[in-house]
Amino acid sequence: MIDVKERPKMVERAMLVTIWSRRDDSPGEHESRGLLEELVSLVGTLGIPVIEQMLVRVPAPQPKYLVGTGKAEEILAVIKDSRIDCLIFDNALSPAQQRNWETLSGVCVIDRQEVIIDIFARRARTREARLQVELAQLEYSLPRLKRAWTHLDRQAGGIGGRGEGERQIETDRRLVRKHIDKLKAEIAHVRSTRATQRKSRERLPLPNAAIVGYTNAGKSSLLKRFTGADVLIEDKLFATLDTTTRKILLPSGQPLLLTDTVGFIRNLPHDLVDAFKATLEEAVLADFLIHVVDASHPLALEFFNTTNEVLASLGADTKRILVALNKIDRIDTPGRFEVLRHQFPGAVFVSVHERTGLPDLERAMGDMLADRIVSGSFLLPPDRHDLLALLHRHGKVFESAYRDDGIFLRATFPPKLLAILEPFRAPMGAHP
Ligand SMILES: Nc1nc2c(ncn2[C@@H]2O[C@H](COP(=O)(O)OP(=O)(O)OP(=O)(O)O)[C@@H](O)[C@H]2O)c(=O)[nH]1
Ligand SMILES: [Mg+2]
Repeated sequence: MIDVKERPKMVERAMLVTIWSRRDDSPGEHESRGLLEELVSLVGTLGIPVIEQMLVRVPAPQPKYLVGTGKAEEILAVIKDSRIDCLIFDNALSPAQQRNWETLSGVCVIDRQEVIIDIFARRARTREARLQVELAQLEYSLPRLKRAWTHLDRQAGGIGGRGEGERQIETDRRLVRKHIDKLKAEIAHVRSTRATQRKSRERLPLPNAAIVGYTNAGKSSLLKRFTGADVLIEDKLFATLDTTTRKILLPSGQPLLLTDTVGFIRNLPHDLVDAFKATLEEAVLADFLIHVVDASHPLALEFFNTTNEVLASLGADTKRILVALNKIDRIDTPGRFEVLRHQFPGAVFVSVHERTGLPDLERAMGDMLADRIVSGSFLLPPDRHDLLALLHRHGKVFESAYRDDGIFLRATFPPKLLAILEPFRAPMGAHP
């Protein structure tokens, strides 16, 4: 990949800045403080030491530096005094603002979007995830290519004529665009393989649910608890970037495919959402969603809303959603439960760690599938072992008995099998 800019190999002293204003359309002080705290965790996830943090209020965002010149001077003074080598904004910077700040401060300047893309880049393991992150990186860097070449511009210095730097940028843009096209083609290829895999899965009439939610809510922990799947669980943001699907059996015997998905966060870069659409499609295609919320977090409701917004942008907001309020082991004020019950009517309270509420959650999952299960008693002709095998594979056989007139059984199964089985329904009152 083309190096967009020279970034220090190791950032050792970062300063984080969140800017807010009292304008109606911008987040207030409380939310901005929360965003700043979250940025501290995000930057920490990259292993970058945070030396200074600053919450800055402005009357209105300014075009050149987001803040006015007075505040910019203040920030500069801190950069100097604390020997900061990287300035990280929570607010999205336009390519021009980023350049302005780099010129003004002489240190590397990045924003939340870039931090998140970097985390994704470090965590991507599978080919698909790597391709998707690379695409997001390139899309993000395309309008920012100019930064790397300003020094060449200065060297050429010609007045009026196009400098060496500018020509170089044009060449680079073309190269980057070409590379973007290539990546898109590769992703499309991986995607078509996925579609084929999904089709083969769909041939099995198994219902499926996707576990969605804010990052660090406990999605992977839930999948692991239910299925024993060996998925990565970490007290870090964006532990999961790839989807994992496992089959579970609900207490009714109904099989269900459960898929763990990538977590969401406030101000998730659009480039990333676009790039990860293929992966997130799992959520769109599921029969229903299990939305896991970290109920012990003071901003639980806000995180819930953010997740719903991202789901809406993926077209998955019309799905039926089961809300699981997780980590209740960490709630020690009884009043909090009251608030949560009010904020999330119908939600199931669970602690994946302490296994509380999991049977309730399983029951609720079963209810979600009520229209997907049929149960009944059947008398199969003695030679139709194939139907019995089919039922064992896709449903649950509670009772079966070999009799002179055939195989008698009671079972639950997906409605798709009904047409095949209907002719063999056992007469009322029949029993093994
Ligand atoms: N106290 C407590 N911690 C939990 C519970 N469930 C999960 N955790 C912890 O929360 C952290 C995040 O868990 P994960 O399962 O990785 O969360 P995730 O939603 O998959 O996160 P991402 O993949 O980053 O989006 C881990 O440190 C878990 O051990 C719970 O019920 N109680
Ligand atoms: Mg996870």
